[in-house]
Amino acid sequence: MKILLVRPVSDTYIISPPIGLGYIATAIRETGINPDILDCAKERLNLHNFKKYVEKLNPDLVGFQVWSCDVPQVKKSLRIVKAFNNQTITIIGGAHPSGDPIYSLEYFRDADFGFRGEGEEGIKLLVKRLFLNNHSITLDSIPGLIWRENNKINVNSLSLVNNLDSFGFPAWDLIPVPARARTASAPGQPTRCPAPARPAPTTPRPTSLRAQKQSSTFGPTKARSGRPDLRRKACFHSR
Ligand code: B12
Repeated sequence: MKILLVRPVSDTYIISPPIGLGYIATAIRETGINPDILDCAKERLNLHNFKKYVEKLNPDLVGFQVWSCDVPQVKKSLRIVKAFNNQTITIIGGAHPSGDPIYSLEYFRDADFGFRGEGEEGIKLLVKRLFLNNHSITLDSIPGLIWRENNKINVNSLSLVNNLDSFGFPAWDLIPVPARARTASAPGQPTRCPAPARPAPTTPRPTSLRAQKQSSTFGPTKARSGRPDLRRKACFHSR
């Protein structure tokens, strides 16, 4: 069973670990299936390279992290996946479908399913249903699932998980940080961030349950590297 989670092709200069996909990978591992993560932005893949990657792997499921800035590339990438193998299951998740679930599944015709909100609980159930023959799991019972039924798009309600630590840590082995840090900051790299570094806030102000969890999320990385936690400050740019 081959499951590929994709940060899409993008012309962004920002290279950072797609921790949302890291969490989704951890959740999928709990089903006994080992997914892979392809970070097209970090690998500097264009659509042609992405196509070659997909044709070589021939995955059973491809899940895309979709932010609004990446919508056109995701649309083309989904077409690439389906044109190569129409049986491959395609899923979209992330900020864009979370904000506009119905229109997202209308627009991304090549996506079989979408997720809104946090996807850990839902993806586990969907994978069990699709690949582990667990048909007692009905589509309408999967939290956050966006799905089609008789030309209608359904959006399931979210489940609120009180103990976010039950999700475990992101699959850091699939999104190694040191390589990214080098890519993002080495002089002469095309991906070098033009903005000067700012000090990390000493007291992060959590804006959500998920933000509160960031401190525990990043703990082991900080301990391993012995360096200040660069990613924590990145989490507060939206205020
Ligand atoms: C940290 C952060 C960053 C960081 C790091 C991003 C990264 N690589 O992960 C940095 C500083 C680099 C960044 C940059 C930008 N960001 Co920003 N960022 C955030 C922030 C604060 C948190 C994201 C996060 O890590 N969440 C925690 C993880 C665990 O959640 P997650 O990634 O959403 O993933 C979960 C679900 O979405 C879902 N999911 C996600 N993908 C998938 C895929 C599948 C298959 C499934 C099943 C589920 C699934 O399951 C995951 C686990 O629960 C959000 C705001 C927010 N509160 O979400 C904005 C946010 C995502 N950013 C946003 C924007 C606009 C940007 C920029 C475009 C800003 C700019 N003008 O440059 C750039 C884009 C950079 C790029 N092209 O990569 C917007 C996106 C809006 C949109 N509609 O797409 C947000 C929502 C902020 C906002 N409210 O405007 N960002």
